[in-house]
Amino acid sequence: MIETIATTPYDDQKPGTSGLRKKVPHFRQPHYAENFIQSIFDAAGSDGGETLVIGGDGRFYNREVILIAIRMAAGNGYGRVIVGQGGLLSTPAASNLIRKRGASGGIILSASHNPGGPDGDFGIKYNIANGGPAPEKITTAIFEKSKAITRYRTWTETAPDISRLGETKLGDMVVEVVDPVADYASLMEELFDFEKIRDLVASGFTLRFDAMHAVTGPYATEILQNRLGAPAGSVINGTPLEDFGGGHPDPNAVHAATLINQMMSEKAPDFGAASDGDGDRNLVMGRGIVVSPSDSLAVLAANAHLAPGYAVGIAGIARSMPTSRAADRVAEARKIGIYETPTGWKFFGTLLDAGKVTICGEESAGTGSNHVREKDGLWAVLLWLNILAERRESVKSVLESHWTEFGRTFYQRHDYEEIDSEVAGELMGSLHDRLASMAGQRFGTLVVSEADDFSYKDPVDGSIATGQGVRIVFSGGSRIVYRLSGTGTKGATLRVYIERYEKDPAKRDQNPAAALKELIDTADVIGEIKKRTGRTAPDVVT
Ligand code: G16
Repeated sequence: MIETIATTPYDDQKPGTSGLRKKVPHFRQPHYAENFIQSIFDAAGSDGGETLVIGGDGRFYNREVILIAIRMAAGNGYGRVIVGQGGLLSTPAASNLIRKRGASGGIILSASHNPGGPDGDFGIKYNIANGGPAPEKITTAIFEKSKAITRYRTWTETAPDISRLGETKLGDMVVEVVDPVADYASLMEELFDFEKIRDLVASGFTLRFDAMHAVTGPYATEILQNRLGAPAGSVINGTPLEDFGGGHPDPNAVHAATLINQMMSEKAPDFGAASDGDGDRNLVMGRGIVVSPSDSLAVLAANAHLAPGYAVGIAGIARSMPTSRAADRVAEARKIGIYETPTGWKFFGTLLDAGKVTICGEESAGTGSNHVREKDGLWAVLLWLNILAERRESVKSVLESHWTEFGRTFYQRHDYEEIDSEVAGELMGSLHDRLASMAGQRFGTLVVSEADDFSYKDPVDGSIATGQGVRIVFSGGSRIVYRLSGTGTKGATLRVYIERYEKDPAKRDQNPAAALKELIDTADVIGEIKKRTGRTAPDVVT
């Protein structure tokens, strides 16, 4: 029976870059998750009988909220929910299921790369019928609903067992529990030449994939070990754990340091990779080399035609504004479209749907294509493997020949985490105040040619996003970008993105810190970071 429960609003349910993310104790406040889920249903609207996909990255509190969401879906008139067994679905696998099964949307429970556990982070996001994150007009509507909510609807009986595959019913609604891996793995077999990759692996090519005790463990084990023949042990930390084994499932230089160190050693495998909490991010490495996400996007775009799924070539590339412009040089050379969007995968959806772009990527370790509407960690790994299987070269040699052909874009992102929100706001405010007078100013050898606050008009639906980050461009094209993260759960995270293009092959082998030294120093001068935050160094450099 439908049950209507009275509730009162919370005022802090505004979705960020990727859904609502808060600490677990915050989410456990009475009706907190229920309010947000009802607000999603109210904003999404329903004619009754729709299909909804539900899954998550397996973090602490995942199962409880999945059971809540199933009952609320029944209470709100959904006809069917498709749930990953045990409540697990990687974000790209959920996107695939939404598209494949014609669902009206999906609820994905994840705080991505943020840590989990009773005091860790939790998150809920809503994806729409194209499989992609809800665009801003829907997330705004969700927030508006959450501020005025007075009741939520659920179902009196408890939800069925989600650890067993198959169909059961809750009232009139079908609850279908599916294997989280099967459909996704079939999609990967359609896109990539598994036989070629199997041959590569059989020829002695070695790989290591760190699933970081997060959701990609079962996916990577099935695809890399069972289907592609990598020996057992190639996938490490492959069992999803509620607290990610105490780790931080973020494939960056700090949290994936163990694998990175292994890749730099003499006994390193040929290929190394890692993914994050919900499986949409990726880190790719070769023996002795880490591929920066911006370079990875450029290399994948330049070589995608080597994989069967992209043999006809790609229509265009989209990258988020702070992502380096390495991909732009590929687009220019190949005479295909290049789009610069605000940070957040949700901004790629319209471009992908309209067929303007095939491949998208972000500096935040995200790459993906039109096969789903989310970034996809394992997809990036498989495309790399397919390229290596075709070219029979090392990761290092593929990257170096890319730099020889297109030039190298040196790039770093500096993160200052958990700074006081007010201080962060003032720092950005001061940058805004100085933008108009910035052009022409000299800092050492650098002269500012343009300075603005990035705004974006979607070329497909005309929607406008403003205030997306401060860009300082210098003559010659070097660039510093400042923005505040929209995914943190404590204080503010200031991200500073620094890049410089080097065309001369003789100068391309420097280390990025050295190549960017003057820009890094200038970023502090212009941003007044030390002065305002007291921080003398970033917490994470990627
Ligand atoms: C999310 C978004 C990405 C974004 C990233 C970082 O990734 O989906 O589009 O680039 O956050 O955002 P911010 O710089 O605002 O923290 P994920 O993997 O956390 O879902």
